Amino acid sequence: MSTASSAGEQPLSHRAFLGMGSNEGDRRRYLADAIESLAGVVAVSPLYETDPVGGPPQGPYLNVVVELATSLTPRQLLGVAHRLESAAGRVRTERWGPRTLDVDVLLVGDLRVDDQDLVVPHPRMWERRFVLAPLADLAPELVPERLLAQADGHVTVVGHLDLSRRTRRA
Ligand code: GSY
Repeated sequence: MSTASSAGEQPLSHRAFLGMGSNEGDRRRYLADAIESLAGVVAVSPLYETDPVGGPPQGPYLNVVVELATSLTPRQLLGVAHRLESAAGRVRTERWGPRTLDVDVLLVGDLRVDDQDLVVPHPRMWERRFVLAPLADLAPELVPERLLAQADGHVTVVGHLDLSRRTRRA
């Protein structure tokens, strides 16, 4: 996939959104450390405490959505997501089980990817209130009200992450 602009000089910058969640250990710290290590952060949604959707019985999550201005491809962003999860010491044991950090590539401009290990837009995001509510805080035009109303899971705003001043929040 080419990311070169028509002028052929600068790679195209996309408006990309990452979903992040944590329900193990120091949840705020895992989220804040991950966001502070990212390049190109434009805005961070309010922090939501959310009921787990799917998987075995487990504790509540903290979730945010982060907006980036980036020329990385969706696959490069997936690599970034995996590196952030590893840095948080995430061990992949049970599918859908508790985790120190989960990072999902939700949207990358209007790019579409349909590979076995990567689908963008994220295929389950439109059913998940823990994704749609913080995404709507940053980009209401991208979230149809009907989908937000129908989405699964209870969510509550619990404030904002404590981020360094370099990283703006919504
Ligand atoms: O897909 C992200 C991991 N995850 C979450 C989450 O981040 N928040 C909530 N509330 N439920 C979840 N189930 C899974 S899997």
